[in-house]
Amino acid sequence: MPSSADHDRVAAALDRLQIELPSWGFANTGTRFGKYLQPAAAATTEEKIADAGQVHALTGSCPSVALHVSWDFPRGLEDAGAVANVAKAHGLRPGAINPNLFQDQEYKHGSFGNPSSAVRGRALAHCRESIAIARALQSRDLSMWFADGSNYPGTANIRTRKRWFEECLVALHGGLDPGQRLLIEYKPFEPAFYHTDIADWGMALLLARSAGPQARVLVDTGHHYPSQNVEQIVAWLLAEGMLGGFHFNDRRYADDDLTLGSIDPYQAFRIFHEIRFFEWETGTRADVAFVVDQSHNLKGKIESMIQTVVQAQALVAKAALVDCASLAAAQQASDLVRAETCLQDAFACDVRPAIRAWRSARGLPADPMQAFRDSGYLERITKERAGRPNTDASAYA
Ligand code: LRH
Ligand code: MN
Repeated sequence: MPSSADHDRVAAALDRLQIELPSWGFANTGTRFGKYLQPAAAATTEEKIADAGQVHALTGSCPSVALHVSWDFPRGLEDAGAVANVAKAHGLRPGAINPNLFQDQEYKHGSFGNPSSAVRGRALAHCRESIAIARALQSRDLSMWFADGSNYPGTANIRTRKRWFEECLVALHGGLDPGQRLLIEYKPFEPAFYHTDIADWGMALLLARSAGPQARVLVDTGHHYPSQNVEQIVAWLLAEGMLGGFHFNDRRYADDDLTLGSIDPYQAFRIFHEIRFFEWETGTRADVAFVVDQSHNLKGKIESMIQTVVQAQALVAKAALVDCASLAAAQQASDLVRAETCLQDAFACDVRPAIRAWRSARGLPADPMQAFRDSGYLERITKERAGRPNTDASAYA
């Protein structure tokens, strides 16, 4: 049973935990084989933010919402004011701004990697407008993911595209305000199935370095081959001072975007541990944005997000219980079993009583999921949102 010192460590870790929710996680999303529509799913930016506000009110750990430009700002910068008011009304602040460089037809052969300089120019213009939206919302991060790549050998000049990416990212970085950051997300494949221009952490790191001092790498936990050691990549990026943020989710095979900790909670724990161990060792705070990036095709959208935040709270609490001093000593002594046991003991700790104590001390429901079910919110929005024309089935969210 965790000691009172453990309770304090858990409380301190939870007081610090902020995990941003994706607006698109509340909308009807699907796979290439279709979308299973949920009547209560959010369709407007207001509804997405309202649902995220519910999760924050119930869990206390997700005060901001990540926004996707084309989906949440159909009229671009013009919509920024209204989105800011909606976020405020629901007790949230706008989070990372995600330009969309993969949905429009003209991006068939890429955006920053497109052989057409006109298309590269328009992609850059969209990102510059996204910076303006971030400025209007006092959002810090411009979160960039590129679907760019090719499907067949020989169809793309990989080195030339790399140069185009460098040129566009340097140009984009030049338009950032002093406090803003450019987060570069990598992904090994999908939708491209032969080469993806930013396919791994090394490529993202080199591009971030060449873009400028406000650029960092974003690690989407689902964007790795199954056998890759994600926490080693995290440790390297921390050591390089280049880890800017995460997109948390879980997966069994590929970019499955499943609920955090639903498949391999020990991997998520090992990631949180690497961050905390870095902070313990360096005495510094890792300036890393925690963002959820999931799509819930079968489970209820809001319940899945509550599960996600509750899981993140538990895993962060367990990571806070690793005895870093004993671990460092065991590592130095190559005492393998003692070192391994430092992690396993913390992971095996039942932190739920300490988390419940943290919640009630902050006026939060002891069981957020039950509180949500008792709230009637789902029944209310199901009625309010029922019977309207189904959203655009072709769009991802
Ligand atoms: C790409 C990705 C990216 C988002 C999208 C919704 O797979 O992870 O972060 O823009 O999902
Ligand atoms: Mn992502």
